[in-house]
Amino acid sequence: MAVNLRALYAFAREMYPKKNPNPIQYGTAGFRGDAKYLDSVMYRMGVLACLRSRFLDGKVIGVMITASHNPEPDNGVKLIDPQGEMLVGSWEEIATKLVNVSDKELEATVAGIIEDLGIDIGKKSNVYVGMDNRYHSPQLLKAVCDGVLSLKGNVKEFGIVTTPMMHFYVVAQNTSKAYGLPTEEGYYTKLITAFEKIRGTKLEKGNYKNKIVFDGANGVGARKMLQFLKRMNGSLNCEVFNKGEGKINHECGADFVKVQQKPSSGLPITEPNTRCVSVDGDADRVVYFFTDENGQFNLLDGDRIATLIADYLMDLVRKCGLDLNLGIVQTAYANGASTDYIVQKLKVPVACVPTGVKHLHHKAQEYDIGVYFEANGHGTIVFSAKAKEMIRKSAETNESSATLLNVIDVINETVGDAISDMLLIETILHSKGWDVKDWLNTYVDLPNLLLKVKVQDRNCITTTNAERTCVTPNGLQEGLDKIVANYQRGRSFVRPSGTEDVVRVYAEAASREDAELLAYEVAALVHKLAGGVGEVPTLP
Ligand code: G16
Repeated sequence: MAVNLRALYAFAREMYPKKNPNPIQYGTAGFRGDAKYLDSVMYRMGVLACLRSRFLDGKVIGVMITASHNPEPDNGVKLIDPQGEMLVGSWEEIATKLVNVSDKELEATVAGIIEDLGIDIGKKSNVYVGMDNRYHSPQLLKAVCDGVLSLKGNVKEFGIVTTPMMHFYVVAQNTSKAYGLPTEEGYYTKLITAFEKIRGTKLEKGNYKNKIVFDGANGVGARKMLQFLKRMNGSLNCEVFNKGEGKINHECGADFVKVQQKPSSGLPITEPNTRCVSVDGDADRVVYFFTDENGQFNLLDGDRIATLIADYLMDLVRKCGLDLNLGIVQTAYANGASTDYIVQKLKVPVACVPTGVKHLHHKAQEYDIGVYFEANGHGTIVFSAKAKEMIRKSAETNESSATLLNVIDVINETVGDAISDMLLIETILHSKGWDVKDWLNTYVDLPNLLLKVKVQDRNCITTTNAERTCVTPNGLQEGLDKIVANYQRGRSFVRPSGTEDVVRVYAEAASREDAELLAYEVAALVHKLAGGVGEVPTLP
């Protein structure tokens, strides 16, 4: 069918001209950068989402406007595929091409995509759009909507939502509501109902106290947590801080706590061992932490969350008497001690994949029950259709299976969901009668450090072996190996970030002092061999 794409160029030229001359790449979780350059990117992603929906016979495609853990001036966009996964890899390339062509080339480029993929432009197209609470998000949301409208697609706006809520709505609609109702109320109801059923009325057990402090990172997670609490009638005693009075992610939130290894500011904690929960700017990541009676800060990160959940689920599956295999998926950032614990104590298969939940999610789908978490707290659990069917049947006669069915409903399986993950962790700690110290005592983390190095072009660093080995620039991996060999239990790797313009350096070793020395030695090597900008990183 002949397609008239004139409106596409007119919108682009008049309202969303491309201002950024530098190439931009679909990264770890979509496009991200300074918000002032993103209007044209958003407009074009509206166009792309509309095309993708038509390509998939009108299935709903989601678009989330957020820069997640990045600082306030940044924004970004994450595209959501029909089953709630991140956009498929082959379309990431199309997305990159589409945002980088000039305004004049736009019409021809879109015509080329339509032809190459055989898209029937006359078909229905449905796009769901939501945004975080950054001040530039509404303007960017409008650009996405105009992109969809320029191709005469249908667009539905959800306003301010967390990223996992958008994933939930997309799947709920595409499964004809089998996953839940594609509304804010539908989302709260599904999670809260399951959570409250499992906990019952006895809210304190053993060392478990029904009291948490929630750090909302001044992002959308704080607002939505308050909405949860309104509907929970005290089943979770939770005080919410960093509700939006400060800058998003500034000295607070999951990324700050994980990277800086210290508590968020803005939390008035007076009692030692208070269970604190930090989420990131769009509430798809979560970490726990506490400060003990000696003033010692303790982090319970994504590795701890994965091991806690896997241990609990294996126990429950055993009680159900079901033959289901469970596996854990991690990335190179996983603490070596957590991997040892999984292999030696939990005796569960563990896989390592490159950074990005898109990679973890797909690997986790190879198991009946796949538990995946990045060390930064981004992750969830996926159950195969076969596993769900077996659990459902067994639940008719087995109480543990009935509990497991409810556990599945607490989990937002589509992607990492900080609040859903937190409800699951609270469920587990409550069921075990554990507090944070019991949880921490399962194993001892190796001291570790994460650094950022500024370089001219971070893409000069390429990696292989799930990012654990550098391929380029020449000599970097050899130099890194020599440095690491000098440290007891030393391990380090470097990789270009896919969300910030930096190279990330990770190091762990037997002592804190050694982990720091190792990280700074490797960072200095990166600076030297990969075109470092500014001062050579040195120990403070
Ligand atoms: C995103 C991804 C995560 C990834 C993180 C950092 O998280 O979804 O999987 O770990 O970026 O990625 P990188 O090291 O490449 O910058 P978020 O929460 O920022 O969307």
